[in-house]
Amino acid sequence: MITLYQFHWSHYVEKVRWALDYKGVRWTAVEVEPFSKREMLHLRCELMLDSGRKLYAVPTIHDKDTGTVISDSSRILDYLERTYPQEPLYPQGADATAEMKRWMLWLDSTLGLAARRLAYTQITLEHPGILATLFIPQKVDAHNAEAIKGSLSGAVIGGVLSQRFRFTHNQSDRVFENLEQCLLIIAQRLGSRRYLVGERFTAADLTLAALLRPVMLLPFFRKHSELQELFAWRRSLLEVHRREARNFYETALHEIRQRRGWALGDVRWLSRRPDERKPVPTQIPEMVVARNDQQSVGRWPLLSGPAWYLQLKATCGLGRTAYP
Ligand SMILES: N[C@@H](CCC(=O)N[C@@H](CS)C(=O)NCC(=O)O)C(=O)O
Repeated sequence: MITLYQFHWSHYVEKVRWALDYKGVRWTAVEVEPFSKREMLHLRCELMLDSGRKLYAVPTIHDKDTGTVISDSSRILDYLERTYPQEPLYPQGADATAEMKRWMLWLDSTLGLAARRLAYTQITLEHPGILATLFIPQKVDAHNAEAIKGSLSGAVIGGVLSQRFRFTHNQSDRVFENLEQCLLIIAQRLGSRRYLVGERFTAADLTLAALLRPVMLLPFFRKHSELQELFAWRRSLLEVHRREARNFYETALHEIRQRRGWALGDVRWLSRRPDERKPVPTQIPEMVVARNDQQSVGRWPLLSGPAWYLQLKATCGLGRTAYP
């Protein structure tokens, strides 16, 4: 029996849940309190960030049968493959396996990070109350007077997240451009084949389909003419594997956008660009470990949250477009 420590909405967590279900391993989830992480402090399983700092992170698993505790989704999938080889998620042969691992680490380090950063930005700017529901679930009911409190605490949480993930630098860090490039590389790869590596479904496909979820919140990508086949590929995988088509934050934001009739879909600096996109590379780089760009935000972030939130609103560079 495996215990999975999770934030239920995390796309890296969904990657592990999907692998556990695919292999038919028995598991149970522990929902971790995002600020204190008190449910997992006894585990001693910190993840190294790009900054060199260590952090308790989800997904983390504790396999009670072997006593193993591991963090990081790709390392967890590697452990599951070695310990529970049925149903296999790795291809046959050392070369194909190495290629598949390269795709997984690259997806974790590019798509996974950029999609998370831009989706949190979008929620913070469009309806921060959703963040309160995710980060302090017992406090907020969107349908009563608590909703206003939810929006206020959501704005504070959004401000803190904007520092943690550098939302105010989205333009200068070229996050939209880099994510677009990454999605075009993938779309190109899947243009001529059914799976990322080899002839059957592997952990690389599972990683891609799971990590694409936050992209679905971003109108700029959702309506991108060169990405529709990639999104259809993902939808059909979710259906075949009976994974959730839409999760809580997608449904919540969709309903709010429908009611208002708009979404922040205009990325102003991109809609003004001359069409001078770089050619799409055919190769992805070699990686040894997954990157993780989370930043440390100091000891009293909640006090500065509202100021960070207002700064983001003033500088985001996103404009309204009709929805749907
Ligand atoms: N590369 C890691 C990324 C894990 C990660 O960044 N997890 C986030 C949630 S999506 C986390 O737990 N962050 C800790 C925090 O926000 O304090 C993986 O693939 O598991």
